[in-house]
Amino acid sequence: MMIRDQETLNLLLDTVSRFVSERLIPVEENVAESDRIPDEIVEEMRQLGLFGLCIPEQYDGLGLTMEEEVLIAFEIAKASPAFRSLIGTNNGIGSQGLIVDGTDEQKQYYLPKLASGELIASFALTEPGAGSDAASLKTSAVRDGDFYVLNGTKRFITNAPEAGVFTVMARTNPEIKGAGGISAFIVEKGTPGITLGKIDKKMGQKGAHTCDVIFDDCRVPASNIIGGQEGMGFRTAMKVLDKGRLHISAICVGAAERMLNDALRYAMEREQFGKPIAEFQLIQAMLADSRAEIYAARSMILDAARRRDEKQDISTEASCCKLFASEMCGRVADRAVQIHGGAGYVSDYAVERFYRDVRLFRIYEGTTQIQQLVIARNMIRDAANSAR
Ligand code: COS
Repeated sequence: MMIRDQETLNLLLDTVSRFVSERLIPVEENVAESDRIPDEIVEEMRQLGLFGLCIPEQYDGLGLTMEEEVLIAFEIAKASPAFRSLIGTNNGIGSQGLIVDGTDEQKQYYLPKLASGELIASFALTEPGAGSDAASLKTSAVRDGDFYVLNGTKRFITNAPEAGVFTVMARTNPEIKGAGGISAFIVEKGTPGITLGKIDKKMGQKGAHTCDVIFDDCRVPASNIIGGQEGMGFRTAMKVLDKGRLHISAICVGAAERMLNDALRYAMEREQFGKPIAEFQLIQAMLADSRAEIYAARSMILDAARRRDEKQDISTEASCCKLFASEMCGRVADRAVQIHGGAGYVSDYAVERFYRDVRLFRIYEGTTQIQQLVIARNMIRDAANSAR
């Protein structure tokens, strides 16, 4: 059940790999400079089905398993992370709430539009006062007849400037301070009462956009509560993030592969002391450590993905992958710049841009420290349960 049809998968992997090297990598620099992905590239991404990789086939997506999805992610992430970011929310945090907990009507209405890329989806959890402590969020949703009235501000929302639809976590029960008072809503762009803030000026990932989303007496139909039931929203968000963290881990592997390839090529061309620097053992150590760590991350991600396909609870494994793969990617970025020497600090080489781009991986969809906390908590809970 895991890889459903090896031949079809190989064909898809091959197509994506060619798309990355022939279409995406050549325009990367231009995307970073203009802070914009060209329309024709977005259209090609639509044609390839990249917006609906893991949306079920019955809703017009490709219906990939998690294992298949991470294999595709390893490839896509060899190009600038901005491209992945545009398709990332429709495949991940923007659509998963609907996929795991949505009602049939909600799925039928929204998922085909997300799969085709006609609609871009955004996930609105983080707030000015609620980042790592997501359950403390303050955005309120007050029932008024057949509607909920939303008030509050969401921050750093990926793809918000492009989004046609938002998954918004808001507090429907102010009496319950933590997770139990939170519900998830589908809110369409253009609903009166939504405004977008200025686009954030980020350290990297130019071409991918984030901004504030502000709700001011925004009236949302009561039928748009995900799953049709109050109080489930935080759990939905956590399930969404379990999968999201695995996907980001795979992206870390792809980006690290790219940086290591660039560093290897450079080391074999660049001569010092009369020979290519790749022949020096101190350079070789950096190359070898990077290769080994990428292999380790890749192996654990494939294992976790298969477990998720077998319907196991992978909360711990997803956090282990996110923790290890994002930190690994940071180390590889650092070594790749070091191998390039002065050339790694100027923008003539892609590695300078990637060094800034990949810094985000250790922060979003749960910081390294939150992953540590989730892993240790689950260990303690499991040990206490098995002692009983
Ligand atoms: N799957 C399903 N349910 C989950 C879950 C998961 N992986 N993790 C937690 N839950 C459920 C819990 O079972 C609990 O439900 P009950 O009340 O029914 O028992 C509820 O969610 C609350 O969980 P918990 O008590 O662990 O919540 P905390 O407030 O202690 O917070 C952390 C947990 C810190 C792990 C959470 O806030 C978090 O992940 N923070 C980081 C947020 C983040 O990643 N932000 C990125 C922005 S989105 S790009």
